[in-house]
Amino acid sequence: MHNDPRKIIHIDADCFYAAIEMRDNPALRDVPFAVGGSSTGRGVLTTCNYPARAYGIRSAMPTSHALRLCPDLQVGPVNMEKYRAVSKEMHKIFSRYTSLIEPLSLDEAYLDVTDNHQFDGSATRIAEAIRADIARELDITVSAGVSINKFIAKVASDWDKPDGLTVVSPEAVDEFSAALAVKHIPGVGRVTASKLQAMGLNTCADLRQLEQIKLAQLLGKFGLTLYERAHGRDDRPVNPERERKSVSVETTFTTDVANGDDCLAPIPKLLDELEARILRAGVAERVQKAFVKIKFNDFSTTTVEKMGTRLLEEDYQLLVLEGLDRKALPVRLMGLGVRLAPEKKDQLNLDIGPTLHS
Ligand code: TTP
Ligand code: MG
Repeated sequence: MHNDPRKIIHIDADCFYAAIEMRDNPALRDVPFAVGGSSTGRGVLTTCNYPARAYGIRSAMPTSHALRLCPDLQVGPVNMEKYRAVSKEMHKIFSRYTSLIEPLSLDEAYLDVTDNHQFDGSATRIAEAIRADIARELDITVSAGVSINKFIAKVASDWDKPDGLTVVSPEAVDEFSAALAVKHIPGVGRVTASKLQAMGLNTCADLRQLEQIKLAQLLGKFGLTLYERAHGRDDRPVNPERERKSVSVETTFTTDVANGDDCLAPIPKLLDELEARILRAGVAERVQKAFVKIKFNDFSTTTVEKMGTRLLEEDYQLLVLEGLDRKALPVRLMGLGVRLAPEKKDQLNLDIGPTLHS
């Protein structure tokens, strides 16, 4: 009966890079520890363990700042190859339970286990089995959320971190989503959250009082999505074929910015975030083009792109200026991104290797 709710699991590893380093050097387990660049220059942290988080240390924080918060912080270098290998092992474990796996980053994935009949078809017990396999075989912990759609499963996996499992049953979705703070909805950034808060809209229950059209007028197309999420709804299927085609970051301005040089100000910060996100997704080798996205205050959007594998501030400035030229309107949102070349299939390379040499 295809009207039965889906069974979706969202998995997210706990302090992923740091957990792998702690596994390989247990002396780091109980002391504040982070993975990232050195404290000289522009080094930033990719992540840190939970003892370090108690000092207020966070991902993307400059290492020098983190060391001021906690002078005893140990900082180790980034070993991407190692994290990629562990990520592959995690995926092999997922594939014991379903072929419907949609990776979001190295340490995060959605799984659709609707058609899995192991454990009497209990998604909760499947999630427990996956968590146990990963803990036993890879010696790191992951948190999981289980529910009827991607949105609720993702929010749930964050509910009881680290090493947690949160199940939101079909009957509980309505109440769970009603109580959810708007700022916890994926896609709601700082600016959107404070805009909604200023209107007294703090929870999904508050949003439900609004007409869908009102949210669309307020936030454009995202308003329509938000209306669905506020009701605990999300009909996006888990898409295992999806290959990442781009990586981007964006910022919505607190108030619309006049079309002109002021729009260039956020570029350095956005570029730092973009670099971190590319690293996190493990796709640095596939960068092919740079692009910018500009949303004007009439909600129309334009993108400008250019071939190139280097992330240079000057390039992005030129792209932004080109985009701004297209409409003489104030700017509401700006995004920087890269387009990626298609993924090389390892297996294929191995197969054609000998032919090339013969
Ligand atoms: P996250 O899952 O966001 O963070 P985490 O796994 O370290 O911690 P949590 O327990 O809260 O899930 O990101 C996964 C990895 O991606 C993280 O270990 C390091 C990397 N990363 C960056 O390189 N830069 C960043 O800004 C973030 C947020 C993560
Ligand atoms: Mg994580």
